[in-house]
Amino acid sequence: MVRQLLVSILFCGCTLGMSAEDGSRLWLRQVNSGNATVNCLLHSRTLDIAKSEIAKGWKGAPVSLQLCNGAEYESLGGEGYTIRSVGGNIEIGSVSEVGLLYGTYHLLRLQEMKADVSKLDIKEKPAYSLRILNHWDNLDGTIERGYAGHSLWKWEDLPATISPRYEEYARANASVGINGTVLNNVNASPEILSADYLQKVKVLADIFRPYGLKVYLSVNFASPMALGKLATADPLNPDVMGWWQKKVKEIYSLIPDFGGFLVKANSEGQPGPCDYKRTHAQGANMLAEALKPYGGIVMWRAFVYSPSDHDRAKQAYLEFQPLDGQFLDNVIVQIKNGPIDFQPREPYSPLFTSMKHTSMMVEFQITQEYLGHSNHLAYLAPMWKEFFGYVQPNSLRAMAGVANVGDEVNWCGHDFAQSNWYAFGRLAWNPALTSEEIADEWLKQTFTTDSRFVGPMEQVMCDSREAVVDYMMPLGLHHIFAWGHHYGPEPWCSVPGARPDWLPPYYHQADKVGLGFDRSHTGSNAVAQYPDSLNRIFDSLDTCPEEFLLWFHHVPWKYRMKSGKTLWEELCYSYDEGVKKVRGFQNVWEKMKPYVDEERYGNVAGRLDIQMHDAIWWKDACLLYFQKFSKMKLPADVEKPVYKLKELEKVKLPISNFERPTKDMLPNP
Ligand code: GCV
Repeated sequence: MVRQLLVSILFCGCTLGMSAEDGSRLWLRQVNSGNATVNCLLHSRTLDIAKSEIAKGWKGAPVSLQLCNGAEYESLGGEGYTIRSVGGNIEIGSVSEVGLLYGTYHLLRLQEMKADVSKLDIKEKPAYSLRILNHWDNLDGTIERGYAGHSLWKWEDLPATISPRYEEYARANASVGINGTVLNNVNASPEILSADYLQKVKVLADIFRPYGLKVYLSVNFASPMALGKLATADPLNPDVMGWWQKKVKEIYSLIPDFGGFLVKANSEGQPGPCDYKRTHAQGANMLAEALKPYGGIVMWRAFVYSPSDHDRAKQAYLEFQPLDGQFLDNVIVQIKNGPIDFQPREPYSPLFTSMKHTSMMVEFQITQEYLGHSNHLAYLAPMWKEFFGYVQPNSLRAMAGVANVGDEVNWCGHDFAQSNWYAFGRLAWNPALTSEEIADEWLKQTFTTDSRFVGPMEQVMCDSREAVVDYMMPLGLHHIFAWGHHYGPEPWCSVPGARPDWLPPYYHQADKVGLGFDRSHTGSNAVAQYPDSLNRIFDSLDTCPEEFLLWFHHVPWKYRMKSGKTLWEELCYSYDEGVKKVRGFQNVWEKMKPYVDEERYGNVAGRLDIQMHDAIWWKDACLLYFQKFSKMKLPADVEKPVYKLKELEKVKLPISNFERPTKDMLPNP
């Protein structure tokens, strides 16, 4: 350690009262200790934030923040840090200011978890240098697939009026190590690149910078036409290239550390290079060339599918795999975790194991588009860990998560949805953390360290995603959601003239023989996109993991499952299990009342009530509908349906993406 002691902070512990528990403080609920004496040799905005966090929240031994160099610190990279007990002090060391800030949040986390902080010897380094939130926020303030109010970004008020939430947002991200944010929807308006909007973006970038949070933008590939009035957006056209180069220069003159672009091209109607018979690689590389002189990157999404004869699950691979090795080194191909679209359970996208010469990043969805919006308690770390059970973390260069925050007081709508924002950050920092460890950290900081609360609620959280799978789409079923809103069940859905791959029967393939999509060698052969060892396992009915059975196979109703039950019985018991699990969550939550403030207790209880209702709705809708094909009885010990299929078929939720389904909008038994 060469550069020396910068900060030392002495404390006298003095506790101020807690503010109301409306969830707005997230997991950062340190009580202001006040009265700290701060001795500081150096100042910068980042260091001042770190010092003030310690001064406000830390109650232990004096802390020093040290900018360090030398082999140990170089090996921790630009954002790593150490935290060590030395004599009666605690030293946080890093090569960078932001590393010191991350170390500060780590130390505070330990305190809030009531961990032993007497003999600290911690070394931390993030697994990925890019840990990025993707906001699907539109410039009109709405959020595509957002369930916690409107956008945090008040574009109308910017750049003049600055919401205090901008800084709170940056702080929350820094506290879990998130270091990038794409501000706008991948269905991007060209307007975001206009001079006016760039002034607004600059203001946000300036607020986020001290927290180590870089700004990125989603761009519309046809921006040179919409904004620059060019006749084409062909990536090989010199005027188009020139337009992008000029635009990039303008951005960097305002935001010198701008991160780069995220692009959804030739996907769901968005423009792209294929409109000009160019490849995705040609399109991405043209933007990458423009960004390269400034150190910017392109995140190019592989979420593509079209109404073709090919199984939708195969299409991204068919389009992108042949381009392997053709992308420039500042392009990262951003791939959704599964081959379809953020379903409650999908196998991993086979692109991850087939692009050997391309930088890749995974896109997880933190917002619960397909997992009950902000009404259902669904902790998603187990889903993301499942992905890492198949895909080696070090085969990726970065991690992205579609954000679940909006302008509601508690940021995420459901108080427990905050845990998914938290878990995304923690896993992007360290994908080896377990779901249990992350839940434990989050619960202790967000509610209480009392083991009578943490133990049962950790169990609830860790069981919750599987419960959603059970009551919505067990055994590999997928995409049997109602048209448009992706909330309730509509396995029967048919819309005249609609694309078949936007309709549930395309995915479940129910008929009198059985259920499920045959993707084995006798069907679409999507299994062949996986490495041989997995191909063989998925291809055979005998070896295919049962959680993926109906994803890869069309299975006869009387097929014997490993449990000895028929497929039909197993399906019934799975749905029933989902309902029972949610009832169990409700029972546990009732017992948690003594440990939780009234406001958050009531908020969660109300949403669990809706989740309970929805679980039954899903079970009845799916079982009664599939029964028309299986023609078999529900096992006697499965809960009797409370709904009639005919009534459920009439349900049309009067909701847009932007309204939360409430009890009175949902079907009545
Ligand atoms: C932003 C799904 C969602 C769309 C989303 C799209 C994407 O289709 O329903 O809302 O658009 O994925 O990821 O681009």
